[in-house]
Amino acid sequence: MRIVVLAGGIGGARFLRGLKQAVPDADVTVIGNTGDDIHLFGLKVCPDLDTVMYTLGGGINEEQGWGRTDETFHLKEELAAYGVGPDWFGLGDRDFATHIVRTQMLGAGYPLSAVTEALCDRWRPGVKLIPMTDDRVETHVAVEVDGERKAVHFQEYWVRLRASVPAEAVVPVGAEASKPAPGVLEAIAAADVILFPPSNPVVSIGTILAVPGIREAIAEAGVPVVGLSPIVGDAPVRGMADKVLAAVGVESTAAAVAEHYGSGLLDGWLVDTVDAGVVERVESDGIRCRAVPLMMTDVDAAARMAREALALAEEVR
Ligand code: GDP
Ligand code: FO1
Ligand code: CA
Repeated sequence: MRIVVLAGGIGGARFLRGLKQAVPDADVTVIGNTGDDIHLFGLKVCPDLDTVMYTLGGGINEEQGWGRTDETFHLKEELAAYGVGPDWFGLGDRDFATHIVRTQMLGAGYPLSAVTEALCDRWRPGVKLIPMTDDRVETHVAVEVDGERKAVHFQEYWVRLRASVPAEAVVPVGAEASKPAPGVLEAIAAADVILFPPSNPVVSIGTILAVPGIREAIAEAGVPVVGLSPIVGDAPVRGMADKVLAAVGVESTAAAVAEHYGSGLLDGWLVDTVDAGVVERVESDGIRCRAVPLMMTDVDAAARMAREALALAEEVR
């Protein structure tokens, strides 16, 4: 079975780990969000690609959900002694190596998709991980700080400001002019099923869908498209997805997120059992909906979610 998954960072990665356990023989292509990417310390940082690669490759810091396990921060401390920051972004020593390899390869002219493949040669994530695009796309967030309206990079909004100021708009800068990376449209066209894991609907999956051609290819693939809600009981399970949902005028409910994707894109939607009350509303929008446990407390729980998503795909096929 050929499965295509659109993924952000933690939510996408943890779901993928379950999917791999549930269907070990499946041919899984992951289209990764690169809107979070940023240049820091002179290096190209790709948080969502790395989170997927490290999580599936066994190198992730489990508690944090991002960055390397068994990490130290000597390099960052030495840079700080020279007054070199930013001090708000924690890149560890082990993680630095990944970034040096990536930045060197990009500097030598390799596209991000080729660099990602090279990094995955080491981590062997067991899926084909492709960035959504090889072009530069950066999510920026319009905020008001001290009465002044300005746009900040998504990482500055998320990590430095901790989403503590209201987001007025979320813009994937560069998306309109970007092209899907090699293999993205081919994987979608060849897929038997397309899954939206419980990733952020705005800054993870929304950004991937903003690359011209990807949304259209999914809508026209003619195979089941099934999503899992990242919102459980009217709040994100983790992180600050409610802040960016508000910026695009979407309520933080499992039903509102399904409606945001819409029946033009989604055939099936899984909500958590605590949200069973919205099943009828989602189905009245033309999206088949089931309520099942959606908390990824461990890999087995994520695997059960993956099986439910694939079962729903068969129902709507
Ligand atoms: P990020 O890029 O690291 O923010 O990760 P993603 O975009 O892939 O996923 C973020 C979303 O995952 C958040 O909105 C969370 O609500 C959601 N999430 C995290 N853990 C769980 C879980 O156990 N169950 C569900 N349903 N959603 C989760
Ligand atoms: N998130 C933080 O909250 N603080 C950090 O210092 C931080 C460092 C970091 C380094 C590498 C990396 O791949 C991810 C990192 N993240 C950090 C996570 C991350 O930038 C955000 O959570 C995501 O971009 C949102 O998906
Ligand atoms: Ca992300």
